[in-house]
Order: sequence, then C-alpha cells, then structure tokens
Amino acid sequence: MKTRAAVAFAAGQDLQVVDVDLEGPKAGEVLVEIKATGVCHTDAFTLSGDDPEGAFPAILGHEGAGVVVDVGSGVTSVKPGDHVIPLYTPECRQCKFCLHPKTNLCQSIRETQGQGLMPDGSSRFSLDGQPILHYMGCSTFSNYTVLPEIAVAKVREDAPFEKICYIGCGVTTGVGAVAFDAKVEPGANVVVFGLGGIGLNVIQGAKLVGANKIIGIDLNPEKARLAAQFGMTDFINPSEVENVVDHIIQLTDGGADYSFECIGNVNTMRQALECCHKGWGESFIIGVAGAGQEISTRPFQLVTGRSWKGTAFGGARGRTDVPKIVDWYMDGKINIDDLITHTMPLDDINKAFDLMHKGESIRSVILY
Ligand code: NAD
Ligand code: DAO
Ligand code: ZN
Repeated sequence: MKTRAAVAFAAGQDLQVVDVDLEGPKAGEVLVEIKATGVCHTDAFTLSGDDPEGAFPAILGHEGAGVVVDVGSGVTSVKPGDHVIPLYTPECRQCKFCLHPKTNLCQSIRETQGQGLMPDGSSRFSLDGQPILHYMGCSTFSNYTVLPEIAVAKVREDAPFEKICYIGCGVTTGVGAVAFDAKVEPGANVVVFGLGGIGLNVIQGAKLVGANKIIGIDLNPEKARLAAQFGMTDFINPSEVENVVDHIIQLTDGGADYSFECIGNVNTMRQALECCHKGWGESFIIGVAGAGQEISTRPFQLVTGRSWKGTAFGGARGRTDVPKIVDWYMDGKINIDDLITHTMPLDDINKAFDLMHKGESIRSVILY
C-alpha cells in the first residue's frame, strides 16, 4: 500500500512529506493506522546527527497512538479495530530481561530495531524501490506503519488518540521514572533538572506520589508557570544563583532524596548527583547526552551514600503498564491536555521542530 509519511533523508535536513510504499504485516507483525503522534526531543536529537544509532533515510516518530488495521499470521494479542500505542521498548514477556524483575529493557528485537529494521532484518517501507529505515521500531511519522506484535500496547477505546499518544514516550518516561524506577515515597524532597516535555511529567509524577518539596530547575523562566501548575513548589534559575548545588542543599536541609536529570547535559547530570542528600540520595539520569559525552564526579560522592542511576521509558513494561497509565489519564490522575501546546497536520511537521528548538512548545502533536 501507499502511505503518507515525513521522511528524514539526511541528518540536519528538514523532513519531506511524501507518499511511500509500505508492505503488509508479516508473521508476528501488525499494521497500524497512526491517528496522532507527538514530536519529541529525541526525534530532533536523531535528526540532528548526534545520535550514534541514527541512520538515514528513515521515518522518525516514536510517540503515537492508532488503530490496528491488519495482523500477520500468528498474532493473537491484538486484532483489527483494537486501539494501540506503539512501544519503542517492547515487552516480549519471554526474554531474560523481561523475566528479570529489575528491568523493562526487553532485548528480544533490540539488534534489528537499533538498525532500523523489522525483526526479520528487512524494512517494510520503501520509496522508488529503495528501502527506508524504521525508527525505534515505531516510525509514527507515517500515517500507516508496521510493528512487531510485542511492540504494541492495547488500550481502552474511549481514550482520545491526540492526547494518549504522549503516553507513548514523554508521559510514561517522566511519571514512570518516579513511580516505577525511583519509587519515590510520600514526603520525599525531589529535584528536577529541565522543565520540558519530560521534566514536567516527572513533576506531576512526584506530586501524584505525594512528594514534599518539588524543586524545578531551568534556564528558561517561562517554564516555571506550567511547572508550578503541575506541582513544582520551588523554582531555581541557575543563571540567578551562585551555586545551584549549594542552593538546593540549603533549600532541602541537606540535599534531595531524589533528583532527575531531564536535559541531556553532562554538567547538569553532575549537579543532579551532587545535590543529593548524603547517605541516601538517588539521582536518575533521564536525559540522553550526545555521542561521545562522558559524566564525572568525585567518587567520594558515591562512597558517602549517593547513588547514580538511569531510567528508560520510565521503567515501564509497555504492554502491561501503558494501559494503566491511560487509565490514570482517563481517571483524571494525570494531566496531559495542558502539556499539548500545539497541534498540526503532518504537512506542517517541520514547524513542530522549530517550536521545540525555540523553546516555545512543550509538546506538538501531529493529527493525521
Ligand atoms: P525539552 O527540550 O523539552 O526540555 C529540556 C529543558 O531543559 C528545557 O526546558 C530547557 O530550557 C532546559 N535546559 C536546557 N539546558 C539547561 C541547563 N543547562 N540548565 C537548566 N535547564 C536547561 O526536552 P525533553 O523532551 O523534556 O527531553 C529531555 C531529555 O530527555 C532529552 O535528552 C531526551 O532525549 C531525553 N529522553 C529520555 C528518555 C528516556 O527514556 N530516558 C525518553 C524521552 C526523552
Ligand atoms: O535496550 O539497549 C537498549 C536500548 C533501550 C532504548 C531505550 C531508549 C531510552 C532513551 C531514548 C529516548 C527515548 C525517546
Ligand atoms: Zn523481552
């Protein structure tokens, strides 16, 4: 079939919206009509050329929601008509990782997914007979896409696609980091570096679990208003204080119980670790730093009881946890609507990247 898609032909270039060819689902795969997709910082990161795994030409996008249209042989967990959210972190429920209680990083299709290919080593997308790569196993910047069955979460049908697409990455990454990975306790002091599409979701996760102080840090003072609406109790603009780490330690009577780095900057990663409370503070890296970057601290920071950790997709096991997060949204426990600042058709997708780079959007959503 033909499908309309925004193709990244090369790093650093605008996406081009064209009709591409899409092969139907093979065994264990599903064809999904994407109804809405968010445009995430990670898509921009890959498009910039800084992503070591970035390969072109590819159809980017990994934060979608849609409807199953067709299934390949052997597919049993979803059927045509089911509403689904694509998962860049799949859940096969059989591999060593899925069977381990401490991780959500299913590895069953990791190798081919990282190469922009389906599990059989080929691509379903092509243009003029030349293959176009998949991206993060999702390629939601295409109106129709093919995904492995283990990479879709079936969700309730009354949930609006244009809102729940954000659960495909940003919401789950932020809220899940607090709830599933850090397991923040009520009354804890939480510090969040970066108040963008991820950091604001960490803030609402911290509020949801009953954190005490929720301190937000951003160079852009415009971000403070929305962050306060989502539960931030204190704001620090690093350009207005002498030493961010000392300032946090003072505000929290000794340091953060939990900190989250949601920028992707190795300097703020160090600050996030060093602002943690001696003896027990835990710092979680969420931001993805550019190729070749390294983190550093004095080892004595760890010897004296601080822990440095990381989290991907909020620690969520997609097929199990994503439907629950959709319920949290539908039950009014989390707010997605106010984070979706812009919507636009696929033809205008490059505007979504411009808004992100100017710091004017939290989330832009493409409506098909
Ligand atoms: P964003 O651009 O929306 O937000 C980043 C925020 O950081 C902005 O508000 C910006 O003003 C602020 N900022 C930039 N430099 C700063 C500095 N030096 N000090 C203080 N504030 C600063 O980005 P996002 O969509 O929220 O994504 C954040 C990071 O999370 C990215 O690196 C992204 O790739 C990563 N990410 C990780 C996962 C995961 O599973 N680990 C998932 C999705 C995204
Ligand atoms: O299993 O080795 C692996 C890779 C897992 C990918 C997790 C990606 C998390 C960070 C990338 C940003 C997501 C939008
Ligand atoms: Zn697995």
